[in-house]
Amino acid sequence: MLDLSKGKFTKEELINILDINEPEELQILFDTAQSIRRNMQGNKIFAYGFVYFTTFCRNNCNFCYYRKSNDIKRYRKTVEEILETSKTLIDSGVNLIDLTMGEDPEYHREEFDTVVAIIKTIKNQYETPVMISPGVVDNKIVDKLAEAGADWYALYQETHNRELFKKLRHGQDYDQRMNAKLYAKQRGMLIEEGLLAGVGESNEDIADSLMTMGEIGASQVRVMSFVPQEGSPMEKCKTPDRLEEMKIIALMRIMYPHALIPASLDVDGISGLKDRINAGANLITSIIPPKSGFMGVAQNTMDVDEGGRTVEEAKIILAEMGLRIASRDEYKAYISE
Ligand code: SAM
Ligand code: MD0
Repeated sequence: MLDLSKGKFTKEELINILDINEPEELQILFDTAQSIRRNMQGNKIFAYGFVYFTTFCRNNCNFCYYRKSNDIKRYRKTVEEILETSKTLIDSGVNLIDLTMGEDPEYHREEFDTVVAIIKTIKNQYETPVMISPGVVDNKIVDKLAEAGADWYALYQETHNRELFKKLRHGQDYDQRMNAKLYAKQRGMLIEEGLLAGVGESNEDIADSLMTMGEIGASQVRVMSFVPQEGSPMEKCKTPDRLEEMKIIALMRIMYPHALIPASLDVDGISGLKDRINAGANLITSIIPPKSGFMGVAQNTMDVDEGGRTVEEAKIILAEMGLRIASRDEYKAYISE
């Protein structure tokens, strides 16, 4: 098999690695990814709290439960609820708060003033890093979010195949989405790029995405397996074999040794944590306090009220693997390297 440790691959090489199905070759892929993670950060794993504070959205993404046309119960949390949940998460040991929203017209109308105030409280009073996942916003809003102190801007293209993008993010503009991210980077924010697995992409598309993530300078990169959503146009589409997601995680780790790569609890809940860490992920995302009334995205309730998506639960699994959750200071040091 190809020498994986070199880290730099041509598109053809990436496609060949994505084609691997032999158990021994797969083991080499995952072992290489794991040893890179261990060399970078020893036994530390990072953890993000997830605060999905409004589920209203003006978009109609075909894969998403919260698409505008889906007739579902929605919420828009108050500032008090958002801060209380953020504080609970921080006290439980997360390293960062990911403030995520649907593209809620209310927040666009008030030009994100409330979001700015929330970011400032989390940054200044709670002394905790912040990621903002607001969807596409214009440059003026990116300026405001950067000035408020947000460390990260997360915005996933889902695919870098423009035709497929059109099908997934129906009615949205590929370049506008990409440019918002690039502008945030220019403004000094760290950026997260991401792709969806199992939405009709080819291995060539995945290879393109893997290369683009590096070209745009993303410091956090993710893949999530598509989860079918009730009431959405893709409701009847199948969720993909998880091996695809694991291979992509491993390749991202090998190509981008320092990158933050999520093991998202939003795909298979807490039972999916171990495999993703073993594939090379170094960060647990979508930690949500039980009974807080806040939801996930791809799995909107799975493991939430049962307490499965907590630092506590994750710690037990990590301990069995000889790993531990990093402290906030260790996280801050890592992102400033
Ligand atoms: N609304 C903002 C946006 O679109 O960028 C921010 C949050 S969006 C809800 C977060 C991400 O969740 C999407 O970009 C997509 O990658 C992922 N996601 C949404 N629905 C999903 C599904 N059915 N299966 C897997 N991942 C999904
Ligand atoms: C996650 N459910 O980390 C979250 C979400 C948005 N920035 C992240 C997709 O899995």
